[in-house]
Amino acid sequence: MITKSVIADLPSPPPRSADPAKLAAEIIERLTYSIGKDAKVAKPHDWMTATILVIRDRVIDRWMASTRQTYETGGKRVYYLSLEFLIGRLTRDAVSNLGMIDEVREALNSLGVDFDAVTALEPDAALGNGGLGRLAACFMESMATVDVPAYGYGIRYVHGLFRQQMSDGWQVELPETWLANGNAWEFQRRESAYEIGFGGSVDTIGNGSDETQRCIWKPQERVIATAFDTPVVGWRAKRVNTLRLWTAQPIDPILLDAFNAGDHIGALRESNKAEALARVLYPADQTPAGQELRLRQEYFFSSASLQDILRRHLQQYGDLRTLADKVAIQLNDTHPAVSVAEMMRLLIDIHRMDFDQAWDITRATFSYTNHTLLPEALESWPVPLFERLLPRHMQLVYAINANVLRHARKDRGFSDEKIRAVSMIDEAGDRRVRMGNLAFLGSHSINGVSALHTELMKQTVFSDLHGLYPDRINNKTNGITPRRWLMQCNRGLFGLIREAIGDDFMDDAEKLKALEPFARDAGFRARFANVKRDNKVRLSNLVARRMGIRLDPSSLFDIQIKRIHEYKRQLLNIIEAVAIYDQIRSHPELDWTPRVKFFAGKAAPSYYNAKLIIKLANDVARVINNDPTVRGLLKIVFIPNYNVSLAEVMVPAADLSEQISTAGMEASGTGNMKFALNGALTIGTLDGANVEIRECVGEDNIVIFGLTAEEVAQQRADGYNPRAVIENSRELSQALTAIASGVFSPDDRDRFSGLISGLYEHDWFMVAADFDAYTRAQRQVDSLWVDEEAWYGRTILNTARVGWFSSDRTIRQYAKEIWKAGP
Ligand code: GL9
Repeated sequence: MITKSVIADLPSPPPRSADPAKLAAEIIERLTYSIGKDAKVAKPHDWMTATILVIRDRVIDRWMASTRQTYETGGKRVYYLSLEFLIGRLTRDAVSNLGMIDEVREALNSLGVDFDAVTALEPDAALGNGGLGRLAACFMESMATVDVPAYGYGIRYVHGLFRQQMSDGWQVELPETWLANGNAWEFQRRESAYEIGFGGSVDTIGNGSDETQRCIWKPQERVIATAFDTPVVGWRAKRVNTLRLWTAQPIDPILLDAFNAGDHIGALRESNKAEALARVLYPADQTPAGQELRLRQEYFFSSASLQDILRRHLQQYGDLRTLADKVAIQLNDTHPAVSVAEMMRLLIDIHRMDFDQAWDITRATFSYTNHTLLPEALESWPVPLFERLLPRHMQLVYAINANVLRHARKDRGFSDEKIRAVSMIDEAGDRRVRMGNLAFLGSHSINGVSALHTELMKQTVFSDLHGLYPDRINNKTNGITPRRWLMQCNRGLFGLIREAIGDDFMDDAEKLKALEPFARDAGFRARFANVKRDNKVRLSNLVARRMGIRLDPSSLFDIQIKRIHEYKRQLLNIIEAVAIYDQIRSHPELDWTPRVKFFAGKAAPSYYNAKLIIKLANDVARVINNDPTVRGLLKIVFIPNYNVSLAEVMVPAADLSEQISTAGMEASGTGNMKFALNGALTIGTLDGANVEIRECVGEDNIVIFGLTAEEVAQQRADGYNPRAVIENSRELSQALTAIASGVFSPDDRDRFSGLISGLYEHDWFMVAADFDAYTRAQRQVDSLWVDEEAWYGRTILNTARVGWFSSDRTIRQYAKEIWKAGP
């Protein structure tokens, strides 16, 4: 060990240069000395790793400065606990935020290496399923950008979201191995290791009086959580924060006795069991996984994160009573909600606080974001499972619950029915622990992710809890980072905007407003159209390369990309395609707008109807794309294996953005924001953030259709009769009959009959109810498209007016109104 007196005098290394010649020299040096490869035989991956290592050095300087600064100023730290971070590729993001794109490009050029080719080799880090995980990634970048000292905490899954392959039009899931070639962005922190227990029993010691009585949990199993850190660079690298992901290790890597006795498999059982914890991301989308392993994952990462947070706080401040002044913990959905009970355990059992004080500190520290109203998505765990895995936490849940229910009944006069609604234990049927109620009760702030969603939260899932604590629910409309979703994914548009209005919007996306007058400038509109066309050519080339389908970039590019789910209504879009197909064939003489309908997205492996919808899209595509009578006026393309990197190519190429969920069901959506920012018109329902997008861009610059959330609820209450609606619409009944009778599935005529009869029988997602309004809205889009000048005027106004949906704005609101942190 080095002594303290020496540490003070240790010199810091000189800051790294951004000079291209120096960068080039360092890349060669890293190739040689870190990777051990001669440049003459280095493989593309070696170049990628060497390049990342050199960029990483530039990040580290600022990373250490940021960390040091938080220690020195005593700033409040924000901890974002999330089971998902859908990051995508990191390298271009980091280089761009360091402001070194040109320099790195030039350095690589001088070595005969292409920057774009090197960065394209980086695998997508897909540690998330969809919007919720991508939001966490945008937030990490924005927290660094707006100078909030923050840590993201999650799990370092060995296998992220599955790779989607199509086999005869069916989704097939293959394991994703993003770590196969190593990960030069991460640092393993062996010293940051914590013991995590499961199962066992609770001993009570002491004589029964409150002061001396103590509970000691004796877990039956233990694993070690160890940390991997990835730096997250903010815009202009003002601040670099940390994403800390946990991996699980056994306490005994091998049971040598068992091994020596010949039990070679048994000797590794414990090790395998531990490592299974961080092996895979649960692919379930908005459905409770229901497996014990999922609860184990949730507790594993919650406990490791909280132990780490308390250690850091104690090390700096020496007293947990000040925790809430220096720490804010955001729960990203209910997945980390067990943290509330774990915090209580740590404060009471380990740090010897009394219950009331621990409860005050817990609530002052935690806040919770709800991301969906779908009832099937509200996590709950069977009491017997929870009790077996986390016996001490079960006791604490009962104790907290007793406290809250006493207050509700005594001080607020809650009825039995209301008591049942706010309880953390669901007593209907098999008894379950409600994680939503636990998260709500353990937090001082509960937020929704769009204005509409927040209102509906108050009226539905949390209405009684809201009645009990009316000040807690608040709204924080989602956002997206304009760095990844404009500057990097759409270099053409970025350059054009900069030429027109200068640099200000790069630091404040709301300054995009300055672009408004250019919507009336014919020359600018033409250049805007050219950029869009280049982006469409780029996407067409990708489709030609990957799928062998040729597309005409002058057609209207109509794009729906997101998880495949019935409430998102990809089915509505496909049925409309079938209807137009019919019409083109009956009226070939009319002026049809040439259109390509793009789809991409993954279905949860166990979600049968979602997988069937993918098959339907592919079946319909095959028939329409190969029918000569259509003359290429309509094409359907389902691009396999949707991920962040594919979105970065598709979003800039869209003319039309499909945001057509059943009103009241999409909490926010964030794809809707990305498309509008990149100059697409939205066709959408009044759902989630679409409502606020309409307010920003103006009614003339968005195409809204269909039932409102209120009307959906009303129709359901009144007894909605889809069969009558279908029989009233000739276009819809013909399209449905064609699909159900096997026109698109001649090899299995009944393939879609169940899917279609579901529409006749219940149509829970109101596809039939909105169909006519949707087709009318699509024809309105066709007529807007004809007037090219006016179209681009509208798209420019979309780009100009959606700067408010920057995640920098969202994070500033969280920081000011919930966390009380940051500058
Ligand atoms: C989601 C909502 O469905 C989206 O509307 C919302 O934009 C995001 C982020 O707030 O959260 N909730 C949720 O469970 N998912 C969302 O996308 N699902 C996935 O991430 C798969």
